[in-house]
Amino acid sequence: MGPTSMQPTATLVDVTSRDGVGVITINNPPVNALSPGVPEGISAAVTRFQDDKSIQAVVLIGGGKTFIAGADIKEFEKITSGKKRDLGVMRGMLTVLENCPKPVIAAIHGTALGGGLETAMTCHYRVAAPSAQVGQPEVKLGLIPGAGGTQRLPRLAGVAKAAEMCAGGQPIGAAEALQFGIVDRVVDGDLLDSAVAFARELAARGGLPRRVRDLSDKLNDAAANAQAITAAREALSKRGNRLIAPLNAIEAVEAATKLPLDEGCRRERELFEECLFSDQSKALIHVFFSERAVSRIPGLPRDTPLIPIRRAAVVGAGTMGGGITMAYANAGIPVLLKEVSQDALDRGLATITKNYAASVKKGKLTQSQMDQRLSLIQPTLNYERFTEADIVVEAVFEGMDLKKKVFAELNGVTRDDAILASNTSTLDIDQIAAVTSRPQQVIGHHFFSPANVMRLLEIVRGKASSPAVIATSLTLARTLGKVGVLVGNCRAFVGNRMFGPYQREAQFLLEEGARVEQVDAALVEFGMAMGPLAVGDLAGLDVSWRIRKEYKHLTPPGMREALAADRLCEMGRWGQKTGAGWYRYSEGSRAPAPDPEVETIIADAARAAGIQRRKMTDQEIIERTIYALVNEGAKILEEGFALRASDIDIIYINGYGFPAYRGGPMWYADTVGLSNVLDRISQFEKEHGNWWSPAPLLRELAQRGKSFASWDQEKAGAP
Ligand code: 3H9
Repeated sequence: MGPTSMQPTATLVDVTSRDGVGVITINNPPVNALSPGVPEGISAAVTRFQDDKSIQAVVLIGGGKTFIAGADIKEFEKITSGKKRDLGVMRGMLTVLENCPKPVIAAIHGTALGGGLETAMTCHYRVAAPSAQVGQPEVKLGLIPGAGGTQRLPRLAGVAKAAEMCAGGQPIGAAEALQFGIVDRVVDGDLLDSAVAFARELAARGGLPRRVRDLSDKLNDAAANAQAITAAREALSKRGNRLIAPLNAIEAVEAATKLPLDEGCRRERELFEECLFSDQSKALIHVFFSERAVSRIPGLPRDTPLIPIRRAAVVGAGTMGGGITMAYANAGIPVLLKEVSQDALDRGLATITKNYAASVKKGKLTQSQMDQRLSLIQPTLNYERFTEADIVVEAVFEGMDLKKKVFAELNGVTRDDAILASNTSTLDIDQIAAVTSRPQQVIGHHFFSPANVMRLLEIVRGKASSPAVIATSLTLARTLGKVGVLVGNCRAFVGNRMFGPYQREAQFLLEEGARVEQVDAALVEFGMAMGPLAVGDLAGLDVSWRIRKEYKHLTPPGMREALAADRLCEMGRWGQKTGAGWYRYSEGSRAPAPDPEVETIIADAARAAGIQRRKMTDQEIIERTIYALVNEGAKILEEGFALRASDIDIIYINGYGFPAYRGGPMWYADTVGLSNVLDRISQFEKEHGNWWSPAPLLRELAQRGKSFASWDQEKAGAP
């Protein structure tokens, strides 16, 4: 028998019945978040079915592509800014579901995440499609489950698994959820049919519904529980955790081992609120929405036709070319890999094979996945099959003449509709495009090393890049597992342009008295993945030395020279690759060791420049380096080379190891307060020179009492 509609369907929650089973369908696209109206609708529907004698059981299911992806994240800001009291309505819905005297079955497809899984766990039973995923990802937002997840999950899955899921945030698949008792059945075929059949079976069986709160068999062994909690805390501290949420998540799961459910929920709520009001959570929520905002491009309609990318080609099998080739193969896209000599091609392929083999050894990849990926890579020494490529990524040595030569060649060997992308990290994309007959097909795809691992892709828009090429690049970034950020064609683009002043200040600080390890340690303590001086050694100090010399004419007048850095380069100390840079490296090791010789070189350079050395605080180190990022970022924004301050944040988090829990450099500046940042920068200008002159946009926002985030909002709201 087909479903009987009991009310109009154009609501957030649709109520129907089938064969004596009430069906509640959530219709809140795109992800069925528990936005205002949804919990109320579910509560009302359950209450109605409860009183309806013709209904024996209830199924809760998501309309569209998913079950419930959680609480509505947009609501959290309303609570922290005082516009909304709390999430009481949602918690009330859970009570209604749990106390329903008729069996309630959650039917899960897509994802049941956060409040979604919590809702499913207050239902009495759960069935899932084989492709479904369940998880408590709140820690990724700097939160913990706040609607009983930390209390019900241990009762279903055991303490160790619950702690892992609540503190780690990774969702698990349906098969694993079944194995751990989180779902009762995994069903093939039509999910609603199976859920309704299960509901009828349960109703026929009679008896009281099974409530997760009443389960205790997985919590009985106190010693094992304590051991699981200790192990979870140890695993966290081994990962160098700096976040509040994972610690609080474990504490909440621990409460489940010691307290009755309602008391455990009260403790969970306190720990949830501590997280909710923290700067970390506000920053991580900003990151969540900013990552999704990058694909909103003014003037580029969402339905811009895309160029289908079925095959790719990469020119150059060096470090970058090899990594980019792997990124395509990892996404299942066949890729031609071209080099100029057999030797270079063999070397490139050997590195790719070695990298895959290392992943197999670490258990991140199976041998057959590795073989399959390698089979997608077709090495070549010529352009013969380049007409097959829908996109070509050029990844040859960074030099304008060579890039122009390659693009002139590509112009002759590729189809007119193919995208021609350059992986340049500094060069003018328009000059490169100018050697082709179709500059509208040319764009920059600036990958970050290692390109198969790093999430950032700077998409550099040339003046002629077509809407289809831009839109395809943004979608392709997602296919490759990257976050693509559209930037303008300025020198060094956005990330590297900002990195220049950041590294410059790190070096100047040394000449003024800070120690190499102190600068790096202060920034690592701040949360950066690596210190700027260790990064310099990794990238090669000769690279920025060459750039300093090449662009000397662009240096602001009166700007101090990078004396110590130049001196190191003159001595052949180019970083890891020469065994010495700011640090010393023993043969075959990447571990930086402090080098007293460097201290002497720095002290000599400072003396030669007449710089008075003094003790430097970590706070000053952070302000000088991070505010250098912020000031340059503000200039970039004003000049229009980045669309949003939040785009800059996403670039820095995904490409430069900036801590996500600080929200990115621009968000961080907002949290410090732009007038405070401006005061310090103005002071630096007085003390050091005009290269510290505050960006006009920073000055303007600070004077108006505004933030970069509000500037983004104003722009988004503008016609
Ligand atoms: C929680 O539940 C706390 C509880 O313990 C309760 C406490 C009391 N809310 O990612 P996509 C939007 S915390 C609001 O591109 P996909 C998203 O912004 C929550 N909006 O799709 C985007 O909007 P736009 C725990 C949300 O298919 C659109 O939906 N849950 C939410 O690649 C499409 O998103 C989570 O942390 C939300 N919950 O991936 C899950 N989720 O189109 C967070 C998404 O305007 N969500 N949006 O840019 C996800 O991980 C992914 O969105 C998901 C789909 C995997 C579901």
